[in-house]
Amino acid sequence: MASNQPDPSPELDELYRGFEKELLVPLWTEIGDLMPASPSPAMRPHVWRWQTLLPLAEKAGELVPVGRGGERRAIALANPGLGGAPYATPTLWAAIQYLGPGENAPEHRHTQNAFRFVVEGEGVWTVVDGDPVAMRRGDFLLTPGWHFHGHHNTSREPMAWIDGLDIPFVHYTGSAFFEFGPDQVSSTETPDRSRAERLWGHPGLRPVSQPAPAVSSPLAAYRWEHTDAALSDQLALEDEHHPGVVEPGHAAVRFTNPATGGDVMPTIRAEFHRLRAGVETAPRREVGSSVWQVFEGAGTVRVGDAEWAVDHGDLFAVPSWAELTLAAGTQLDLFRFSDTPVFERLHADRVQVGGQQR
Ligand code: GTQ
Ligand code: FE2
Repeated sequence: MASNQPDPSPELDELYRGFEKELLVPLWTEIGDLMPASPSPAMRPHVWRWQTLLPLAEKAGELVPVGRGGERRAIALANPGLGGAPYATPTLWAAIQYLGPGENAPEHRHTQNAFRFVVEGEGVWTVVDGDPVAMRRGDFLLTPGWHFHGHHNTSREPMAWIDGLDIPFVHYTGSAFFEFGPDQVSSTETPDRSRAERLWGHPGLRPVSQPAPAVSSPLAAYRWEHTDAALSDQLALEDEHHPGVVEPGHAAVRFTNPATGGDVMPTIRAEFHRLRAGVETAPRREVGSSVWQVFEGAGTVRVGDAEWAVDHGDLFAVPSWAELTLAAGTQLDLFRFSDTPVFERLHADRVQVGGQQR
């Protein structure tokens, strides 16, 4: 309890009952929670294991149909600090989605921004505004807000992947709109490359016909071969004593809008990190929450007071201002997404690396 509190008395009790009855709350009893010296979010550091997630998604594939109404066979990660809400962090939704051979997820659109990241497998195309986008291992696929989208699996294998959306942020801010599209996906074609990639996916080359793109990236797919090559090149440059890595043995790239260099979507930042075997990152904390998925390799992760051994497919959530350290056992590849663009836009961003303000 803060200092300068009133002396207890029957009159004071009466005053507090009056506040309660009129839905009023005095600042002086709440100040510590409302205005902490540094962020103390309700969400907790937490890890979800791919080894346990995937069999549950497969079982859902047997028991739960996919179609209009439920819309998606997606199972959300619910952070234990958020009272049972299906939110990985206060602003971010993360889910495993599963589509069996021959299955279709119907088209819809919503104001929530979405992406897919593929940790393993292939065979599903996500159709974004009629443009079929192949989903394969290591790919990062975009569905920015208010674009119609559905998914189809024309292969003979089931496929699971992760979805990331700003569902909690949109929910809290009362900005959710949703519309059904066709019950069947508008294209069941299976091209190797989407039209969006053919238009926007050539390094440093912007189509002259196109207007300056709106808030979100027009590139629907970021292919693993490019991400992998960019990370390998950073580490090779380090071997040759040239700049490129973010810290010794730690390569990283950010997925960006090819026309602006900014984040892929207004509320979500996405990155890929590669650590050499044996490397430990400097402890880092920043305003905003994030979710990571181990793509390949094994290592140890420390978030605040929590420490986990992690490997292929494991997902973990990092609260705002919690200190994060990654230690690679083998070479360690990680996908990461966060809500940082929101805080940067509001000038509320802060980062500390190794205890030093950046
Ligand atoms: O695939 O369209 O995990 O609309 C949550 C909401 C996936 C999707 C989710 C969605 C989708
Ligand atoms: Fe959706």
